[in-house]
Amino acid sequence: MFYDSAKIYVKAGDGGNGAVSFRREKYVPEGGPNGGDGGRGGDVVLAADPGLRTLVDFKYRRHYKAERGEHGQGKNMHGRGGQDLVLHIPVGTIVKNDDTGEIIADLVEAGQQVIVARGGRGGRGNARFLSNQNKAPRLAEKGEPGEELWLTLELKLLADVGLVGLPNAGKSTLISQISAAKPKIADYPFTTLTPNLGVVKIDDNSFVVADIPGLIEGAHAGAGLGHDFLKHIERTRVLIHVVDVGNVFERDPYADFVAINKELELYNPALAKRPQVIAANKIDLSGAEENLKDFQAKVEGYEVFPISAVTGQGIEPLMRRVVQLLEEVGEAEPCISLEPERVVKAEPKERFRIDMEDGVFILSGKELEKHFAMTNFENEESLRRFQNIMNKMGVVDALREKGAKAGDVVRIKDLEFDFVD
Ligand SMILES: Nc1nc2c(ncn2[C@@H]2O[C@H](COP(=O)(O)OP(=O)(O)OP(=O)(O)O)[C@@H](O)[C@H]2O)c(=O)[nH]1
Ligand SMILES: [Mg+2]
Repeated sequence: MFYDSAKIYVKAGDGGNGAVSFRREKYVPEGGPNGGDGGRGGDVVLAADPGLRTLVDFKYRRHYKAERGEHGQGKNMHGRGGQDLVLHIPVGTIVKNDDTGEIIADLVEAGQQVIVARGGRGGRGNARFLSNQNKAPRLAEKGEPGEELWLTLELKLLADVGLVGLPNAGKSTLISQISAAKPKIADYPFTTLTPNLGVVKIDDNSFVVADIPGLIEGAHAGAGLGHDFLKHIERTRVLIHVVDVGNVFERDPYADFVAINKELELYNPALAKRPQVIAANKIDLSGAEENLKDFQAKVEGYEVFPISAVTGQGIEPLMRRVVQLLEEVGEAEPCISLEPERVVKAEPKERFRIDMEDGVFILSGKELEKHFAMTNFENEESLRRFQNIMNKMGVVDALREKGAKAGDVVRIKDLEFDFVD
């Protein structure tokens, strides 16, 4: 099967905890603090791999975690950083935050990488809290939790040229004639069930062609197989519209041609504007000459190349014209508006928020929760430091503003405490 979408959960490594430790030396009764820092957690990275064609690997395994950082130790030993986790995905994969729908990256070049979840920083050991006021700090930070989120991966093939047309028009026969691709070809509609890519070499040029399943009326809305595959020609630069003028089924090739273009337009107006040439196929069949004349009389504004995908007749001039068009069009205009340079967009940081529930003040928010996660609440000094941080962030003032009085219950995550004014 061909998998072109997936949903996965990624979690970067947590930072290691900082250590609380003191020097012990002979004849030195009170050594200074020497607890080392925790190591950084590993990132989760996606890398575009030209050797991959589908997202099938992500069908069966959906959870991915990078390594955590090691904890710090005494004697100022810092913990080792966690290994990054690199996931290989096919070139052409668009990565979205599943929660917000926001596009995080569009990996269009082989080797391109993006960090999708950042590892947490290591907690600082007690050596870092040494100060004139505190010569023997007994506090250390816990490691920062690594980022975690659900991603949707969507593969949109990258090809220069797309083959479109009704089922059975001869698209797969054509790609097998012009490239090394070996798709299934048969005398019935919907032979092709998944896209095929082929590399065409002509003169000193080469380009990539995509053959997709045949389109029928209503494809843009999901009829036939079309809808699922139209996205794979969204990123092409030129279309070859294959029309069956052998007319085995006694249809009106011109009406079909118009109907398919309508489908392209309905799916994505940009597709209808793409330079398009017509391959009037199966001219080796008897009666094709006449159908061709008919067709040519009706069609306006398109170049028509009579060909036989089976015998190879007429294919060279068609390919040369496609090369010219590709040169005229120039570099692909991306369908989605995104800088090719992938940037991980930082979410606007919410420092904290206060909600009320049954008379309890509930604190949440990215930054506050981070400090919370890095605090060891069994330690008096750490606790005091956390209170200080809350003060500095303005949490205490905000609570007071919301009407909190001494003795009211305040909750963060699973910790409850009394408000002290
Ligand atoms: N005589 C003749 N038959 C052709 C020609 N091109 C394709 N055919 C035949 O037409 C039938 C359909 O060809 P395919 O290449 O599978 O058509 P397709 O457009 O890929 O069809 P779907 O994958 O179903 O969309 C096959 O039996 C081919 O042998 C041609 O130039 N001449
Ligand atoms: Mg086919």
